[in-house]
Amino acid sequence: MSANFHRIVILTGAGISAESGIDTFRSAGGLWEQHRVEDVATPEGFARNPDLVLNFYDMRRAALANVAPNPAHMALARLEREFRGDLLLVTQNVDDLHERGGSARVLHMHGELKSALCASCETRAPWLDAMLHRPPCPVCQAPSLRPDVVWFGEMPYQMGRIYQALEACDLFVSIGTSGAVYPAAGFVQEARAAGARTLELNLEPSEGSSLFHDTRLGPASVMVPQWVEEMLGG
Ligand code: BV8
Repeated sequence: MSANFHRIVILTGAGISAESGIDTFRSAGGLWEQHRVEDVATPEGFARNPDLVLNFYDMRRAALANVAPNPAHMALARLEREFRGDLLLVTQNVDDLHERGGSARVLHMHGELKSALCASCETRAPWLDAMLHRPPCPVCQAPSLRPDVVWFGEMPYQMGRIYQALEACDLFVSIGTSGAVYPAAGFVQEARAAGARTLELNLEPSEGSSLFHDTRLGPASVMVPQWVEEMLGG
């Protein structure tokens, strides 16, 4: 892939963090095999059993201390530093591995484990601890903190900014996502409608593979550094 692109949008999913040791959602033994989506990733599930949901996210937040970014995260940080055009990195992931890999500008469209949202006053605050014991909101003191993540049926964050970037991009790259969840799974079509080239880097074909001009199969820790090297004219 030559380096004659000027406005890139990248979408990442759980697959880019898999080699760092974070479970994906839909692979064997993945997160959704251990829990029903409707029990742990919907507002209804949270209302039905808040302890189950708070504990599910407390466990994932605590597990961040045991994982580290992999070469794929580092390669995207290198692209951000050295690519002279526009670059928007959108991630569906709620982990902090892009930031710990050196990316400074990351758009978490599904929120972040290390952020708390107060269901009473809607304050968002950085959060590293557990929530199961109902700590008080740092602003209104109500015991109403929930994970600042987007559950099914909730509006993903910064959609206007994402669609604007998709309409203007000349290259859309999807990395490590199954293409099972919308609106993220529809971004490739938005990009194609804008005349962009589309590339998928994934371990196996995703549900949307046929929508991409190019698909390269393999582990992200190999495929992403290779692609970044190409893009930077290496
Ligand atoms: C919304 C939260 C309105 C935090 C997540 C019917 C049709 C179309 C849509 C719908 C429908 N019914 C309902 C909907 C909407 C619904 C939806 O899409 N449902 C699906 C199931 C059909 N979507 C929503 O509700 C969204 N909100 O629609 O609001 C709206 C509409 C338009 C515009 C604005 C608003 C909200 C969805 C967000 C849900 N929250 N996470 C958390 O707990 O983490 S979703 C969760 O799954 C992730 O965040 C991620 O986004 C999503 C997909 O997971 P992936 O990242 O792709 O991971 P997965 O395991 O699936 O795949 C991993 C991939 O990696 C695989 O392909 C694998 O091969 C690959 N891989 C593995 N190892 C490697 C690798 N690749 C490379 N290297 C490796 N080593």
